[in-house]
Amino acid sequence: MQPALNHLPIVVAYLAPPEVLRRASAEFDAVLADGADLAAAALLDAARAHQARAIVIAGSHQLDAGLIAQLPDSVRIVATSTVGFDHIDVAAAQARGLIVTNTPDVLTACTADLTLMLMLNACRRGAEYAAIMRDGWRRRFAQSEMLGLRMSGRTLGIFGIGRAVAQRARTFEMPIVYCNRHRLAPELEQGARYFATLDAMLPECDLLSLHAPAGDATANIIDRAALARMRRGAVLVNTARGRLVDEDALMDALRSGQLFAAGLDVFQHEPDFDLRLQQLPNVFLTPHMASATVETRRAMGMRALDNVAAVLRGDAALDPLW
Ligand code: 8YV
Repeated sequence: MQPALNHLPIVVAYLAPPEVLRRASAEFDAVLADGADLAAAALLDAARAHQARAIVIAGSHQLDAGLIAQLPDSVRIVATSTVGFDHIDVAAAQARGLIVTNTPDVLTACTADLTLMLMLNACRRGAEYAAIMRDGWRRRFAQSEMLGLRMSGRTLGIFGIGRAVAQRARTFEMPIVYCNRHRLAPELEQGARYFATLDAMLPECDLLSLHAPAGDATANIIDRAALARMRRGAVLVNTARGRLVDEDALMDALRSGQLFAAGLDVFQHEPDFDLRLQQLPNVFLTPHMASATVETRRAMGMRALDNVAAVLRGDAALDPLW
């Protein structure tokens, strides 16, 4: 007979939305993070004391080899309530025989929405206009002052998986070019032009949006040389991972006018991002919030629990990383 899930001990180590916490308590014997995500030591203490069978984590947790080695043997699955998994040492988790799952798909729409928010704010000087209004405005601008860029009609380059962004950009009549490991079938391309290499695509982009995971192949892929290949006065948007962009090179490009503006949700160092970025007028910055809506954070947490429930019931994980 399958074990009842409500007898199975789990640790929800991140501060999930209330509905997710309620479900965790109703379905499992759950230890919940209280007030903040559990730090590594507290996570380990809870997992050991509770003989947890599953742990649910978020991007704030570094599931590195050291932490994995200290997990009690009872832990069968770690479910991360994120799509990215660069905070997880995959090789160490595999070697330990852990099942690790993520939450793909459920955050695609909200990440694409925020990408458009960054694109529009970068093109239309959102940060500067907002600052002027916060300061009380009180002075008319001449028709030639404080001009942004028309986003409609500009060519958008997408690096990585960005079909939801492309779909939204089409309503702005933006021609789409894209670069990914694989070319899409023509019915999915919907007129987007494929480039096998980023270098070949960059000179075609008025805006470039990044949608690739962080890893050895993509570290600092937007470096000085890449920025120089872009059209002068282009716009860069990043809702993927900060490690894709050399921030010193980016700041130089923003100062020199090689880039008109940038919209950034992710940074090389989070939350202690490089404060020199904040000093530049032509950046629009958000604190890694692309998935941060009521609906999406709830869906992510529920999907993580779906994965835990499947594995603890003895079924296959829904979203295994390997
Ligand atoms: C963040 C994300 O985890 O899922 C991912 O990979 O980057 C986001 O959902 C979230 O914004 C908090 O850091």
